[in-house]
Amino acid sequence: MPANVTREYLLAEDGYREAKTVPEKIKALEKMYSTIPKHKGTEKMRLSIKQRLSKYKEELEKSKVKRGGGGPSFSVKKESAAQVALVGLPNSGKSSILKVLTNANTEVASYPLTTIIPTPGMLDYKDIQIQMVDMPPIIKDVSIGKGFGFQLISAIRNADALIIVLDLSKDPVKNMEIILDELYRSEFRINKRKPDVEIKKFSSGGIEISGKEYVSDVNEIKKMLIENKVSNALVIIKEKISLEDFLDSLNRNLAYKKAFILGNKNDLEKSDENLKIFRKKYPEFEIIPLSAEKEINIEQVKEKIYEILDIVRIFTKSPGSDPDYPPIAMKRGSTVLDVAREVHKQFYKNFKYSKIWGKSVKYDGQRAGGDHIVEDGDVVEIHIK
Ligand SMILES: Nc1nc2c(ncn2[C@@H]2O[C@H](COP(=O)(O)OP(=O)(O)OP(=O)(O)O)[C@@H](O)[C@H]2O)c(=O)[nH]1
Ligand SMILES: [Mg+2]
Repeated sequence: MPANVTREYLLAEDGYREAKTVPEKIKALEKMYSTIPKHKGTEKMRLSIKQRLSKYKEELEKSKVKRGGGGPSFSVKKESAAQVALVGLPNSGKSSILKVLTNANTEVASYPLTTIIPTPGMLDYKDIQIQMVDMPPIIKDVSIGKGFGFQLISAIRNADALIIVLDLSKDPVKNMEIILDELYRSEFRINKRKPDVEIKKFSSGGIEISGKEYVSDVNEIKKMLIENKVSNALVIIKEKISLEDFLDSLNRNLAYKKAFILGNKNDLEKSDENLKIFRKKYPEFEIIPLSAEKEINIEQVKEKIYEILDIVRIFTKSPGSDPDYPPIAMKRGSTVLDVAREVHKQFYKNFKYSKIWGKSVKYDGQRAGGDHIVEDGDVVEIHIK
């Protein structure tokens, strides 16, 4: 034990030893992690705390599966190309935002904890439909199951992207911290990319690591692999990463999600001032101010939702006729075969070739195979056998 840890840390460690249940252990380990001084001398201790945390979280996950239908199921079935979830603290205005952007009928009230089950609505924008889900609020410790926490978290995981709603009239910096903390503890990684590490497992031969120059301590990496029951593998590290990133790359439970912030209640006093403070504190997050109640800045919000979902609109057409309307929405990076599958399984099964007009081809009516990647606004004519 290095001599330079704080009393707070030691108390947290006592708490860990005394913890009986898995959620208590997780809470205590998180306390230890947040109170341990962050310097080179404590790096190994920090990693060991993280490893124990992953282990207990996995245990928690398993016990949840075993308990099965222990509560209401919260997940909302995806009914469009992409689903976006509204998350935030109680009373921040999530339901008001859903109401102003979609046709949904969700309850708005001046007291907290109004929304108790996720409520979907459809946003019509640029000729396509985007499903938005109004979530029950995030409260402290949802990550360890408080307030139907597990169901809430699994419903949020279902979404393709998140909109974090903050009340600009109420200390948005502190509230953002609470939300990010709960999301992180629930194994979300926000606006981050999965570390570029490839692991090829074998049945024998030990561990071989390529890309050793990208990490600070190869032995520590080997230890992490063994602890995660990987004893024979070729590990290819393709970019400079921290040891913590490496641990993340071993965790298949992590949910990487894009997110942006809506600063709601921008009609109230102090909101402009708080917005400035927020931007200074979180320059890495994009925040759009709005007022759901006074309907200010709504168009900009729609545009941002469209942008974050990485959608392309594809117009299908039959030979000899005009393009069909409305377009279909697909994920960016989709191929002609993905489009065919979306139109009808017969088009997919009997696909022969396609003709394309638009940005993804050099000239209009160009022939393209099934693996051709389509772009926003393309017109696609599918020919079948
Ligand atoms: N001044 C002002 N009040 C707002 C605005 N948006 C929502 N409100 C009010 O804030 C309160 C809470 O709104 P809701 O939309 O129910 O908030 P919520 O985040 O869904 O709340 P929970 O379901 O409890 O998590 C209501 O009294 C709304 O009228 C806004 O833009 N400006
Ligand atoms: Mg609500």
